[in-house]
Amino acid sequence: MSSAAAMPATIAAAETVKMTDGFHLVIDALKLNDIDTIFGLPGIPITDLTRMAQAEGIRVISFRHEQNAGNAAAIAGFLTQKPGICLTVSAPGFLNGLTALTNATTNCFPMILISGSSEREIVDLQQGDYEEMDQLAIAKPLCKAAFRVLHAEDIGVGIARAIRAAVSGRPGGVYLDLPARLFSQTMTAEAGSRSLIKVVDPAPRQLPAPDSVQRALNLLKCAKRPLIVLGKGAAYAQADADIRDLVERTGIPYLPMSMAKGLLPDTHELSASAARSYVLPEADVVMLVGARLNWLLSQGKGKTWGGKGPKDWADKKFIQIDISPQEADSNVRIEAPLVGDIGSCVSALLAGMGSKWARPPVEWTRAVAERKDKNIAKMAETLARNPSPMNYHSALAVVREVIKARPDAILVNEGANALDFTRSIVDMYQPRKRLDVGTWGIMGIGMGFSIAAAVVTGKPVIAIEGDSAFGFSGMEVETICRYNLPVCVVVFNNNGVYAGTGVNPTGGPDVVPTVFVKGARYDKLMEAFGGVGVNAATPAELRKAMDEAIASGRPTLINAVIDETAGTESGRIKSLNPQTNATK
Ligand SMILES: Cc1ncc(C[n+]2csc(CCOP(=O)(O)OP(=O)(O)O)c2C)c(N)n1
Ligand SMILES: [Mg+2]
Repeated sequence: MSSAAAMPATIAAAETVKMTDGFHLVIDALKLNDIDTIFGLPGIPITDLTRMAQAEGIRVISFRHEQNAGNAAAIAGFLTQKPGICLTVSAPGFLNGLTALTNATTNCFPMILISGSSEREIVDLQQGDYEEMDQLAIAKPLCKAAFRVLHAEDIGVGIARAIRAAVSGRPGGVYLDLPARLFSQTMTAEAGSRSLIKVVDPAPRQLPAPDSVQRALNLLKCAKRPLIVLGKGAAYAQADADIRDLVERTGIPYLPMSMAKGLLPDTHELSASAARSYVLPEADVVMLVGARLNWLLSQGKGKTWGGKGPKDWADKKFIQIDISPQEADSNVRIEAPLVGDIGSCVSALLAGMGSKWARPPVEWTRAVAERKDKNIAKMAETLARNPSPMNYHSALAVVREVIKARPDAILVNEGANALDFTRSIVDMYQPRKRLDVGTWGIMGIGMGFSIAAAVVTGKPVIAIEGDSAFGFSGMEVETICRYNLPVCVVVFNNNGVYAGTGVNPTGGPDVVPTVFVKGARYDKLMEAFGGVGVNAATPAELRKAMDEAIASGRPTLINAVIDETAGTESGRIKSLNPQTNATK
C-alpha cells in the first residue's frame, strides 16, 4: 500500500495541485518582463528572495550599502531603458535606498526600489514592530509613483504598474512596498501564472503634434545665430543617428550637457563646448533637446544668457523638445514647445526640414569656431605642462588619451574640481559613455554607477573620483573585487574637499572641515580585497597603471597624487556658496 493511499482523499488531491507563493510570483513577474538583474542587499524579509532570484537565473548583485545598490539600479535604467531594480530590507535599508530613488527621479532615470516592510497592522497602530516604518507614505512625495501589494494575486499587477510608471512618459523612480507576510502567501501555480502581466509597450512613443513641429521649424529657419543644447534626455532616448543627423543637416552649433557628451564626438566641428560662454549669450534661437532650463543652464536667464542683470531674461527665443508637457515655461517663455519622445520629435523635425534647408549664416558659425579654436589652443598649452606635483590638468591629459584610445570605455565621474576639470578636458566619442553626478551634483554615485555600468554593458569602466567623492561609496571596492568587474578607479587625491590646505583659525588640534588625512593611500583599500592597487605620482605612472588596468580588466584602484593647492572652492560653482554678512 502506497503512503498516498493511506492519506485522507483531500490531502492526496492537494498534493497533486502545484502551488506557488509570493516569493516566486515576484521573481516570475520580473522575469516575465525581461528583468535579468537585481541590485540589492539581503536581510529580513527579503534574504530568501535574493537567494531564490539567483536560483531562478536572475543575476543578483549584492552591495555593502543600499544607496550604492540604488545608484546602480538607477544608472542601469538610464543605460538600458529598462527599470533598474534595487531590493532592500525594511526601514533603514529602505531609507538608505531612498536617496538613490529620489536622485533617479530628479534625473529621470527609470528605477524601482523594492523594499520589504513590516507587519501592516502593527505599523499602522505604531505598536513597535521590528524595523517599523510607514515606508509607502515616506516614499510617495519623493518619487514618481509608489505602490504596495498586500495579496499574492496582486503581485503581477503591482509589478506591471511599477514598470509602466518607471519607464513611460518622463522616466523616474518608483517605490514598490512588499510586506513580509506577502512572500509566504500561497496560491495555485496555475492561478498565479494567470495573474502575471507581461507589460505590452511599456514606454509608448509619443508623437509630437504636426503644428508644433512646424512652429519649431519656422522659428529655427529664421534664426541668425541658432544653437542646439543636448541634454541627458537626448542621451537616454537612444535616437543617436537622428540626433546626429539633425545637427549635421541643420549645420547648427550644439552644446552637450554633461551626460550628453559623446552623443556626437566632442571633437565634432559643430561642437560649441569650448565656446560655451560665447554661444549662450550670443545665440538668438536656442533649441533644447531633452535638456531642462534648471540651475545647470542658469534657469535660461541672467548674464550667462546675455541678460542685463542676474535674473533678467535675454532677448532670446527657445524651442524645447521634452516628453513632459509641463516642462515648457518653467523658467522663461518657450516660444515653440515640442512635446513628445525625443526620437519621434527629432525624426519629425528631420522629415519637416525637407531637402533645401539653409545652414546658419556663416558669420555665426565662423565666430563660434574662432572662439572655440582659441580656447582649445589655450587648453592644449596647459595640458602639455608637466608640473610637479601632478595637478588636475596633467593627470587629466592622461585620462583624455586613455579614453581617446578606448572610446567604448565608460567614464564615471564625481567630485568638485575632479568633476569640473574632467568634464571640460576629457573628450567623449560615443553616446552614454559619461555618467556623473547629474542634476543634483550628488556625491556618492561613483561605485554604484561603475558596478552597474560594468555589469550591464560588459565594457571597461574608468571612475574619476575626487578623494572626498570616493569616500561616499568606497567600501564597494569589495563588491567590484567580488564580481571581478573591469573597473579602474582613479582617486584624485588632493587631501580633501576642494583642496588639502586650510588652517584651523583657533590653533586647536582639529584640522579644518575640508581637510583629510594627508598622503592617504586609497590604493591599499583595493589590495585588501585582492584587486590591483597603484600609487601614481606622475602622469607616466598614471598612464602605465591605467593602460594595464584596461588591458587586464582586473579591478584596479589608482591613488593619483594631486597637488593639494591646485583645486578651487566648489570647483566651478563657487558663486552658489552663501556669503556671511556678519561684522563681528
Ligand atoms: C551627498 C552630497 N554631500 C555633500 C556634497 C557637497 N560636495 C560637493 S563636491 C564635494 C566633494 C569635493 O571634494 P573631492 O571629491 O575631493 O573633489 P576635489 O574638488 O577635491 O577634486 C562635496 C562634499 C554633495 N554634493 N553631495
Ligand atoms: Mg579632493
